[in-house]
Amino acid sequence: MADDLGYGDIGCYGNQRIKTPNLDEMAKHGLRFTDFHSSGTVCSPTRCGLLTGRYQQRAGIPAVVSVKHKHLGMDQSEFTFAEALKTNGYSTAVFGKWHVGYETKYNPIHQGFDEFRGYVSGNVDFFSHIDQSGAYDWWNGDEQVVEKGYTTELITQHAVRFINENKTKPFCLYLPHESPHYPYQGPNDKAERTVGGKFKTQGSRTDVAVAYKEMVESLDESIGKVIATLKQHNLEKNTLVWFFSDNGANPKGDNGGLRGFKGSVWEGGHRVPSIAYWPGKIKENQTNDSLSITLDVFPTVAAITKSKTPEGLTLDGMDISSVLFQNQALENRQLFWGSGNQRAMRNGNWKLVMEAKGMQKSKAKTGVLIDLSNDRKEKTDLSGTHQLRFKKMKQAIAAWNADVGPSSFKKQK
Ligand SMILES: [Ca+2]
Repeated sequence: MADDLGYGDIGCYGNQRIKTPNLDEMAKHGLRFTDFHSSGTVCSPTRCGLLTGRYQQRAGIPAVVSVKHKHLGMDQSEFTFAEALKTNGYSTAVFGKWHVGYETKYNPIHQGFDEFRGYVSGNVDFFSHIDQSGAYDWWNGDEQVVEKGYTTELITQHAVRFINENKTKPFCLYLPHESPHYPYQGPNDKAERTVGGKFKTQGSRTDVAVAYKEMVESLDESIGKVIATLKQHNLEKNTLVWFFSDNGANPKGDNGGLRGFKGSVWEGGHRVPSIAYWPGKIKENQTNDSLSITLDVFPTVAAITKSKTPEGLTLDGMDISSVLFQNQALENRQLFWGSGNQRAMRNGNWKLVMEAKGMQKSKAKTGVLIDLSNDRKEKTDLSGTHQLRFKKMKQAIAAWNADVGPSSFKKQK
Protein backbone atom coordinates (compact mmCIF):
# COMPACT_ATOMS: atom_id res chain seq x y z
CA MET A 1 0.00 0.00 0.00
CA ALA A 2 1.33 3.38 -1.04
CA ASP A 3 0.73 6.48 1.09
CA ASP A 4 -1.16 9.39 -0.51
CA LEU A 5 -0.53 8.12 -4.03
CA GLY A 6 -3.15 9.59 -6.36
CA TYR A 7 -5.22 7.98 -9.13
CA GLY A 8 -3.06 9.58 -11.81
CA ASP A 9 0.35 9.26 -10.14
CA ILE A 10 1.64 6.17 -11.99
CA GLY A 11 2.27 5.30 -15.63
CA CYS A 12 -0.46 2.70 -16.16
CA TYR A 13 -3.02 5.22 -14.85
CA GLY A 14 -1.91 7.87 -17.32
CA ASN A 15 1.04 9.64 -15.72
CA GLN A 16 3.55 10.71 -18.37
CA ARG A 17 6.13 12.30 -16.09
CA ILE A 18 6.70 9.69 -13.37
CA LYS A 19 8.20 6.43 -14.59
CA THR A 20 6.76 3.28 -13.01
CA PRO A 21 7.89 0.36 -15.19
CA ASN A 22 7.37 -2.29 -12.50
CA LEU A 23 3.80 -1.27 -11.67
CA ASP A 24 3.07 -0.94 -15.39
CA GLU A 25 4.41 -4.47 -15.88
CA MET A 26 2.18 -5.74 -13.06
CA ALA A 27 -0.83 -4.18 -14.81
CA LYS A 28 0.25 -5.57 -18.19
CA HIS A 29 0.41 -9.07 -16.75
CA GLY A 30 -2.40 -8.67 -14.26
CA LEU A 31 -5.62 -6.79 -13.54
CA ARG A 32 -6.02 -3.04 -13.15
CA PHE A 33 -9.04 -1.66 -11.29
CA THR A 34 -10.54 1.60 -12.53
CA ASP A 35 -13.07 2.15 -9.71
CA PHE A 36 -11.24 0.95 -6.59
CA HIS A 37 -11.43 3.02 -3.39
CA SER A 38 -9.84 3.51 -0.03
CA SER A 39 -12.37 3.30 2.81
CA GLY A 40 -10.94 6.48 4.33
CA THR A 41 -9.83 9.79 2.85
CA VAL A 42 -6.76 9.92 5.12
CA CYS A 43 -4.16 7.50 6.51
CA SER A 44 -5.28 5.90 9.81
CA PRO A 45 -8.92 5.19 8.91
CA THR A 46 -8.05 3.36 5.69
CA ARG A 47 -5.43 1.28 7.51
CA CYS A 48 -7.89 0.26 10.19
CA GLY A 49 -10.51 -0.63 7.56
CA LEU A 50 -7.99 -2.64 5.54
CA LEU A 51 -6.78 -4.58 8.58
CA THR A 52 -10.27 -5.38 9.89
CA GLY A 53 -12.31 -5.61 6.66
CA ARG A 54 -14.91 -3.40 8.36
CA TYR A 55 -15.71 0.29 8.21
CA GLN A 56 -13.05 1.83 10.45
CA GLN A 57 -15.68 3.81 12.37
CA ARG A 58 -16.69 0.51 13.97
CA ALA A 59 -13.23 0.16 15.53
CA GLY A 60 -13.18 3.80 16.67
CA ILE A 61 -10.56 4.97 14.12
CA PRO A 62 -12.56 7.41 11.96
CA ALA A 63 -9.75 10.01 11.76
CA VAL A 64 -5.99 10.41 11.79
CA VAL A 65 -4.33 9.17 14.98
CA SER A 66 -1.82 11.92 15.77
CA VAL A 67 0.46 12.67 18.71
CA LYS A 68 -2.37 14.49 20.47
CA HIS A 69 -4.39 11.25 20.32
CA LYS A 70 -1.58 9.15 21.76
CA HIS A 71 -3.95 7.20 23.99
CA LEU A 72 -6.13 6.19 21.04
CA GLY A 73 -5.64 3.15 18.86
CA MET A 74 -7.15 0.08 17.28
CA ASP A 75 -8.12 -2.18 20.16
CA GLN A 76 -6.51 -5.62 20.48
CA SER A 77 -9.97 -7.15 20.35
CA GLU A 78 -10.28 -6.16 16.67
CA PHE A 79 -9.67 -9.14 14.37
CA THR A 80 -7.27 -8.50 11.48
CA PHE A 81 -6.48 -10.28 8.22
CA ALA A 82 -3.10 -11.11 9.74
CA GLU A 83 -4.80 -12.94 12.59
CA ALA A 84 -6.94 -14.88 10.13
CA LEU A 85 -3.90 -15.96 8.12
CA LYS A 86 -1.64 -16.60 11.09
CA THR A 87 -4.26 -18.88 12.60
CA ASN A 88 -4.23 -20.69 9.27
CA GLY A 89 -0.48 -21.39 9.42
CA TYR A 90 0.86 -18.36 7.55
CA SER A 91 3.97 -16.45 8.62
CA THR A 92 2.96 -12.80 8.84
CA ALA A 93 4.86 -9.52 8.78
CA VAL A 94 4.29 -5.80 8.37
CA PHE A 95 7.10 -3.52 7.27
CA GLY A 96 6.44 0.22 7.07
CA LYS A 97 3.74 2.50 8.44
CA TRP A 98 1.34 1.23 11.10
CA HIS A 99 -0.51 4.40 12.20
CA VAL A 100 -3.41 2.85 14.09
CA GLY A 101 -2.03 3.56 17.57
CA TYR A 102 1.18 4.76 19.21
CA GLU A 103 1.19 2.86 22.49
CA THR A 104 2.79 -0.56 22.88
CA LYS A 105 -0.59 -2.19 23.43
CA TYR A 106 -1.55 -1.14 19.89
CA ASN A 107 1.59 -2.62 18.31
CA PRO A 108 1.19 -4.90 15.26
CA ILE A 109 2.65 -7.84 17.21
CA HIS A 110 -0.66 -7.89 19.12
CA GLN A 111 -2.66 -7.91 15.89
CA GLY A 112 -1.48 -11.14 14.27
CA PHE A 113 1.86 -10.01 12.86
CA ASP A 114 4.87 -12.18 13.73
CA GLU A 115 7.17 -9.34 12.78
CA PHE A 116 7.02 -5.54 12.56
CA ARG A 117 9.67 -3.14 11.36
CA GLY A 118 8.71 0.44 10.78
CA TYR A 119 6.98 3.40 12.38
CA VAL A 120 3.73 4.01 14.21
CA SER A 121 3.17 7.71 13.43
CA GLY A 122 1.90 9.26 10.20
CA ASN A 123 5.30 10.00 8.68
CA VAL A 124 9.00 9.94 9.52
CA ASP A 125 12.09 11.57 8.07
CA PHE A 126 13.04 9.06 5.36
CA PHE A 127 16.59 8.87 6.76
CA SER A 128 16.56 9.72 10.50
CA HIS A 129 13.13 8.13 11.09
CA ILE A 130 11.99 10.94 13.33
CA ASP A 131 8.32 11.86 13.23
CA GLN A 132 6.91 15.33 12.69
CA SER A 133 6.65 15.96 16.43
CA GLY A 134 10.43 15.44 16.71
CA ALA A 135 10.26 11.99 18.34
CA TYR A 136 12.25 8.99 17.17
CA ASP A 137 9.92 6.47 15.57
CA TRP A 138 11.43 3.24 14.20
CA TRP A 139 10.62 -0.12 15.72
CA ASN A 140 11.39 -3.79 15.70
CA GLY A 141 8.21 -5.17 17.21
CA ASP A 142 7.56 -3.09 20.32
CA GLU A 143 11.21 -2.07 20.81
CA GLN A 144 12.85 0.99 19.31
CA VAL A 145 15.82 0.17 17.08
CA VAL A 146 18.24 2.16 14.98
CA GLU A 147 18.33 1.21 11.31
CA LYS A 148 20.17 3.26 8.78
CA GLY A 149 18.63 3.73 5.37
CA TYR A 150 15.95 5.36 3.22
CA THR A 151 12.53 4.21 4.45
CA THR A 152 11.43 2.86 1.07
CA GLU A 153 14.63 0.85 0.71
CA LEU A 154 14.53 -0.45 4.30
CA ILE A 155 11.00 -1.72 3.72
CA THR A 156 12.25 -3.45 0.58
CA GLN A 157 15.23 -5.05 2.34
CA HIS A 158 13.03 -6.47 5.07
CA ALA A 159 10.50 -7.66 2.50
CA VAL A 160 13.18 -9.49 0.51
CA ARG A 161 14.66 -11.01 3.69
CA PHE A 162 11.23 -12.13 4.89
CA ILE A 163 10.43 -13.82 1.57
CA ASN A 164 13.85 -15.53 1.58
CA GLU A 165 13.27 -16.80 5.12
CA ASN A 166 9.74 -18.00 4.39
CA LYS A 167 10.10 -19.32 0.86
CA THR A 168 9.18 -22.87 1.86
CA LYS A 169 6.03 -22.01 3.81
CA PRO A 170 2.93 -19.88 3.35
CA PHE A 171 3.38 -16.21 4.16
CA CYS A 172 1.45 -12.97 4.25
CA LEU A 173 3.39 -9.74 3.88
CA TYR A 174 1.83 -6.30 4.37
CA LEU A 175 3.99 -3.47 3.05
CA PRO A 176 2.52 -0.08 3.93
CA HIS A 177 5.04 2.19 2.23
CA GLU A 178 5.77 5.80 3.20
CA SER A 179 6.12 7.07 -0.35
CA PRO A 180 5.01 9.58 -1.59
CA HIS A 181 3.84 11.09 1.73
CA TYR A 182 5.85 14.13 2.95
CA PRO A 183 8.60 14.89 3.97
CA TYR A 184 9.54 15.19 0.31
CA GLN A 185 12.88 13.40 0.30
CA GLY A 186 14.36 11.32 -2.50
CA PRO A 187 16.70 8.36 -2.02
CA ASN A 188 19.79 10.58 -2.50
CA ASP A 189 18.83 13.26 0.00
CA LYS A 190 19.96 13.64 3.61
CA ALA A 191 18.27 13.47 7.00
CA GLU A 192 16.67 16.75 8.10
CA ARG A 193 14.75 16.00 11.26
CA THR A 194 16.52 15.67 14.60
CA VAL A 195 15.03 14.70 17.96
CA GLY A 196 13.44 17.79 19.45
CA GLY A 197 15.00 19.90 16.67
CA LYS A 198 13.58 22.54 14.36
CA PHE A 199 12.79 21.43 10.83
CA LYS A 200 10.31 21.93 8.04
CA THR A 201 7.62 19.28 8.42
CA GLN A 202 7.36 18.73 4.66
CA GLY A 203 11.14 18.86 4.10
CA SER A 204 13.31 21.61 2.70
CA ARG A 205 13.37 20.73 -1.00
CA THR A 206 11.87 23.47 -3.13
CA ASP A 207 11.60 21.23 -6.22
CA VAL A 208 8.81 19.18 -4.64
CA ALA A 209 7.54 17.85 -7.98
CA VAL A 210 10.99 16.39 -8.69
CA ALA A 211 11.27 14.93 -5.17
CA TYR A 212 7.78 13.45 -5.53
CA LYS A 213 8.79 11.77 -8.79
CA GLU A 214 11.93 10.33 -7.15
CA MET A 215 9.83 8.99 -4.28
CA VAL A 216 7.25 7.27 -6.50
CA GLU A 217 9.99 5.86 -8.73
CA SER A 218 11.76 4.48 -5.67
CA LEU A 219 8.49 2.88 -4.58
CA ASP A 220 8.16 1.34 -8.02
CA GLU A 221 11.70 -0.04 -7.78
CA SER A 222 10.80 -1.60 -4.43
CA ILE A 223 7.85 -3.41 -5.98
CA GLY A 224 10.15 -4.63 -8.76
CA LYS A 225 12.53 -6.10 -6.18
CA VAL A 226 9.76 -7.88 -4.31
CA ILE A 227 8.48 -9.45 -7.53
CA ALA A 228 12.04 -10.38 -8.60
CA THR A 229 12.48 -12.16 -5.25
CA LEU A 230 9.28 -14.13 -5.80
CA LYS A 231 10.50 -15.08 -9.28
CA GLN A 232 13.89 -16.12 -7.94
CA HIS A 233 12.24 -18.65 -5.64
CA ASN A 234 9.65 -19.75 -8.20
CA LEU A 235 6.92 -18.37 -5.98
CA GLU A 236 5.44 -16.04 -8.56
CA LYS A 237 2.71 -18.47 -9.64
CA ASN A 238 1.90 -19.17 -6.03
CA THR A 239 1.55 -15.63 -4.75
CA LEU A 240 -1.05 -12.90 -5.04
CA VAL A 241 0.51 -9.43 -5.14
CA TRP A 242 -2.00 -6.61 -4.67
CA PHE A 243 -1.03 -2.97 -4.93
CA PHE A 244 -3.14 0.07 -3.95
CA SER A 245 -3.02 3.42 -2.16
CA ASP A 246 -4.45 4.48 1.22
CA ASN A 247 -6.17 7.67 -0.05
CA GLY A 248 -6.00 10.17 -2.89
CA ALA A 249 -3.13 12.56 -3.50
CA ASN A 250 -2.79 16.04 -2.02
CA PRO A 251 -2.44 18.91 -4.53
CA LYS A 252 1.24 18.06 -5.03
CA GLY A 253 0.24 14.75 -6.61
CA ASP A 254 -2.04 13.84 -9.50
CA ASN A 255 -5.56 12.48 -9.06
CA GLY A 256 -6.06 11.88 -12.77
CA GLY A 257 -8.57 14.70 -13.20
CA LEU A 258 -10.89 13.53 -10.42
CA ARG A 259 -12.38 16.21 -8.20
CA GLY A 260 -10.82 16.88 -4.79
CA PHE A 261 -7.79 15.68 -2.88
CA LYS A 262 -6.75 13.64 0.14
CA GLY A 263 -9.12 14.41 3.01
CA SER A 264 -12.20 14.99 0.86
CA VAL A 265 -15.07 12.68 -0.05
CA TRP A 266 -15.01 13.74 -3.70
CA GLU A 267 -13.61 10.92 -5.86
CA GLY A 268 -10.11 12.43 -5.79
CA GLY A 269 -9.99 11.81 -2.05
CA HIS A 270 -10.60 8.07 -2.21
CA ARG A 271 -10.55 6.59 -5.73
CA VAL A 272 -7.07 5.08 -5.95
CA PRO A 273 -4.91 2.94 -8.23
CA SER A 274 -5.16 -0.80 -7.58
CA ILE A 275 -3.42 -3.62 -9.44
CA ALA A 276 -3.69 -7.34 -8.74
CA TYR A 277 -1.02 -9.66 -10.06
CA TRP A 278 -0.81 -13.45 -9.97
CA PRO A 279 0.63 -15.06 -13.10
CA GLY A 280 -1.31 -18.15 -14.12
CA LYS A 281 -4.31 -17.24 -11.96
CA ILE A 282 -5.07 -13.66 -12.97
CA LYS A 283 -5.17 -13.24 -16.74
CA GLU A 284 -2.89 -10.81 -18.52
CA ASN A 285 -3.74 -7.22 -19.33
CA GLN A 286 -7.19 -7.01 -17.74
CA THR A 287 -9.04 -3.95 -16.56
CA ASN A 288 -12.12 -4.07 -14.36
CA ASP A 289 -14.62 -1.25 -13.73
CA SER A 290 -16.38 -2.80 -10.74
CA LEU A 291 -16.89 -0.63 -7.69
CA SER A 292 -14.53 -2.05 -5.09
CA ILE A 293 -12.78 -0.95 -1.91
CA THR A 294 -9.88 -1.69 0.42
CA LEU A 295 -12.43 -3.32 2.76
CA ASP A 296 -12.65 -6.12 0.16
CA VAL A 297 -9.01 -7.14 0.58
CA PHE A 298 -9.52 -9.03 3.85
CA PRO A 299 -12.54 -11.12 2.76
CA THR A 300 -10.95 -11.81 -0.64
CA VAL A 301 -7.63 -12.93 0.82
CA ALA A 302 -9.42 -14.96 3.51
CA ALA A 303 -11.47 -16.73 0.82
CA ILE A 304 -8.46 -17.45 -1.41
CA THR A 305 -6.41 -18.84 1.48
CA LYS A 306 -9.42 -20.57 3.08
CA SER A 307 -8.75 -18.72 6.33
CA LYS A 308 -11.51 -18.44 8.89
CA THR A 309 -12.92 -15.43 10.68
CA PRO A 310 -14.51 -15.65 14.13
CA GLU A 311 -18.11 -16.82 14.37
CA GLY A 312 -20.50 -13.86 14.35
CA LEU A 313 -18.02 -11.40 12.85
CA THR A 314 -19.52 -9.67 9.80
CA LEU A 315 -17.12 -8.00 7.42
CA ASP A 316 -18.29 -4.94 5.46
CA GLY A 317 -16.10 -5.78 2.47
CA MET A 318 -16.83 -8.70 0.15
CA ASP A 319 -14.89 -11.49 -1.49
CA ILE A 320 -14.09 -10.16 -4.97
CA SER A 321 -12.00 -13.11 -6.17
CA SER A 322 -14.45 -13.45 -9.10
CA VAL A 323 -13.16 -10.06 -10.24
CA LEU A 324 -9.54 -11.13 -9.86
CA PHE A 325 -9.81 -14.55 -11.49
CA GLN A 326 -12.72 -14.23 -13.94
CA ASN A 327 -12.71 -10.47 -14.46
CA GLN A 328 -16.40 -10.44 -13.58
CA ALA A 329 -18.42 -7.27 -13.19
CA LEU A 330 -19.75 -6.93 -9.65
CA GLU A 331 -23.44 -6.19 -9.29
CA ASN A 332 -24.40 -2.73 -8.10
CA ARG A 333 -23.40 -2.26 -4.51
CA GLN A 334 -23.51 0.50 -1.91
CA LEU A 335 -20.37 1.94 -0.34
CA PHE A 336 -20.04 4.79 2.15
CA TRP A 337 -17.46 7.33 3.27
CA GLY A 338 -17.50 9.49 6.39
CA SER A 339 -14.75 11.94 7.21
CA GLY A 340 -15.49 14.56 9.87
CA ASN A 341 -18.80 16.11 8.78
CA GLN A 342 -18.35 14.98 5.20
CA ARG A 343 -20.40 12.07 3.89
CA ALA A 344 -20.54 10.27 0.59
CA MET A 345 -22.24 7.23 -0.75
CA ARG A 346 -21.92 5.30 -3.98
CA ASN A 347 -24.72 3.17 -5.36
CA GLY A 348 -23.22 1.89 -8.57
CA ASN A 349 -22.39 5.01 -10.57
CA TRP A 350 -24.71 7.22 -8.55
CA LYS A 351 -23.06 9.24 -5.83
CA LEU A 352 -24.48 11.31 -3.00
CA VAL A 353 -22.11 13.86 -1.48
CA MET A 354 -22.73 15.95 1.63
CA GLU A 355 -20.66 18.65 3.33
CA ALA A 356 -17.67 17.92 1.05
CA LYS A 357 -14.73 20.31 0.94
CA GLY A 358 -15.18 23.13 -1.56
CA MET A 359 -18.92 22.55 -1.83
CA GLN A 360 -21.37 25.42 -2.26
CA LYS A 361 -22.69 26.33 1.19
CA SER A 362 -26.28 26.12 0.09
CA LYS A 363 -25.71 22.51 -1.08
CA ALA A 364 -23.54 21.28 1.79
CA LYS A 365 -26.23 20.27 4.28
CA THR A 366 -28.77 19.01 1.79
CA GLY A 367 -26.22 17.26 -0.43
CA VAL A 368 -25.80 16.79 -4.16
CA LEU A 369 -26.54 13.84 -6.41
CA ILE A 370 -24.01 12.95 -9.07
CA ASP A 371 -24.18 10.51 -12.00
CA LEU A 372 -20.55 9.44 -12.38
CA SER A 373 -21.24 7.61 -15.63
CA ASN A 374 -21.76 11.02 -17.31
CA ASP A 375 -20.01 13.30 -14.86
CA ARG A 376 -16.64 11.95 -13.78
CA LYS A 377 -15.61 15.34 -12.37
CA GLU A 378 -18.68 15.56 -10.09
CA LYS A 379 -19.89 18.95 -11.35
CA THR A 380 -23.63 18.54 -11.91
CA ASP A 381 -26.17 18.16 -9.12
CA LEU A 382 -29.09 16.00 -10.24
CA SER A 383 -30.96 15.97 -6.92
CA GLY A 384 -33.74 18.15 -8.37
CA THR A 385 -34.50 15.82 -11.25
CA HIS A 386 -33.98 12.51 -9.39
CA GLN A 387 -35.74 13.30 -6.14
CA LEU A 388 -36.73 9.77 -5.15
CA ARG A 389 -33.23 8.38 -5.65
CA PHE A 390 -31.80 11.37 -3.80
CA LYS A 391 -34.15 10.80 -0.87
CA LYS A 392 -33.41 7.08 -0.70
CA MET A 393 -29.68 7.61 -0.75
CA LYS A 394 -29.91 10.19 2.01
CA GLN A 395 -31.85 7.70 4.10
CA ALA A 396 -29.22 5.05 3.38
CA ILE A 397 -26.41 7.37 4.48
CA ALA A 398 -28.26 8.21 7.70
CA ALA A 399 -28.78 4.50 8.40
CA TRP A 400 -25.13 3.73 7.71
CA ASN A 401 -24.04 6.54 9.95
CA ALA A 402 -26.17 5.26 12.82
CA ASP A 403 -24.86 1.74 12.24
CA VAL A 404 -21.09 2.37 12.13
CA GLY A 405 -20.80 5.30 14.55
CA PRO A 406 -19.21 8.75 14.43
CA SER A 407 -16.77 9.84 11.74
CA SER A 408 -14.65 12.03 14.02
CA PHE A 409 -12.92 11.60 17.38
CA LYS A 410 -14.74 14.64 18.76
CA LYS A 411 -18.10 12.95 18.46
CA GLN A 412 -16.97 9.70 20.04
CA LYS A 413 -18.23 9.17 23.56
CA1 LIG B 1 -2.21 8.54 3.44
